[in-house]
Amino acid sequence: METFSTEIYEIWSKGKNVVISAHTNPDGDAVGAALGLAMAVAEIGAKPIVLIGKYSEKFDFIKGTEYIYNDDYDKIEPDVFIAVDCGDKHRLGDAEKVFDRAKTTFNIDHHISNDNFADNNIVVGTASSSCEVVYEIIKNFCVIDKNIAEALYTGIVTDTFGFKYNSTSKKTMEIGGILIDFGINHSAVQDRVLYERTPVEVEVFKNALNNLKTDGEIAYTTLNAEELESCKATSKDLDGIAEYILNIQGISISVFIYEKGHNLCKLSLRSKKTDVNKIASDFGGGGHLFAAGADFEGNIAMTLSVVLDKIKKELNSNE
Ligand SMILES: [Mn+2]
Repeated sequence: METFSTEIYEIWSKGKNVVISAHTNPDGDAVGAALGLAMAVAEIGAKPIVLIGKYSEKFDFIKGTEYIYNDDYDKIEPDVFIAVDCGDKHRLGDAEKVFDRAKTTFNIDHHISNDNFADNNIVVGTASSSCEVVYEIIKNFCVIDKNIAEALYTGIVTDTFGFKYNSTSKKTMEIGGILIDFGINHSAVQDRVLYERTPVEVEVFKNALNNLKTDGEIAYTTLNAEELESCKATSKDLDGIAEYILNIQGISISVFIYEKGHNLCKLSLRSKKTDVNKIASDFGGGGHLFAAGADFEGNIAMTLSVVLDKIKKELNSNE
C-alpha cells in the first residue's frame, strides 16, 4: 500500500474539491473514516467536502464536522470523490449523483461484499474497519494529530466492539495502540460509542426484547412502524439490537427486522459461525462474514418468514 499511497497523495493533494462520503445511515466507522479522512485531506492542503447523512449524537464528539456540507448537492463540482465504508455505489444515497460527476473516484472499504465500483478500489476484506484501512493509507503522507487519531479510533472500536470481534487482528491492536499514543481518551470513547444509551435507544431495546423469540439456534426480534413511532425512534437509534440478542446462551445467529417504510423492511443479521454475508447477499444486501444486512420488500411477517426459512436451510446444510 506504500507505493499506492504516493499516487493517492498526488491526486488528493492536487484536488480542488475532494468530496468524501459514506453509506447512508452512517455508523461509527463511516463517521470516523469520513471525518478522519477529511481532516487528513485538509492537512495535506486540499479542500474536503463531506457528504454524510444524519448520524447518532453519540458520535458528536468526533472533530472535523466543519467539513460537512449541508447545501445543494447539485452545486458541488467534484474533482475527487472518496467513498468510505460503502459496499456499493447505491448505498451512497443522495451523494451517488455527485460520485457520478467526479473526475477521479476512490472506494476505501472493508466489506467483503464490496463490488469495486470506483476507478480506484482499496477494499481490504481482512481489515477490521474502514478506519483501519484509512489509517494504513494516510500514515504514509499525513501528519496525524489527536483529532484524526480519535476519529479513526472511534471507527475501529465501533466495528470491532472494542477489539473483541474476530475481525480484530494483531495489526488492528497495534494501530489502536499507535492511535492511543496521540493522547486520546480511549476509555471515554469506548464508553460513549459502545455502552452509553440514549433514552430513546433504551425504549427501543425494551420493545425489541419484548418481541424477542428464539427458534433453535436462532434469536429474532422485530419492530414495526407503530412501535418505532411510539419510541420516537429513527434508524440511527436501532444499533446494537441484533448484537445484543446474539449473546443469549445457545444462540448462534440473530435477526433484527424493522419496518423502514411502506412494504419495506430492513434486515440485520449477526452470527457466531454462519456466513451471513451470503444470506444477506441472496436478498440483495451484504456486509461481513458474521455481520450483514439487507433491505427487503415486504411486510415484517413476510420478511421474517422468508429470512427464517433461508437461515434454517443454511444451518441444516452446514451440519
Ligand atoms: Mn465498517
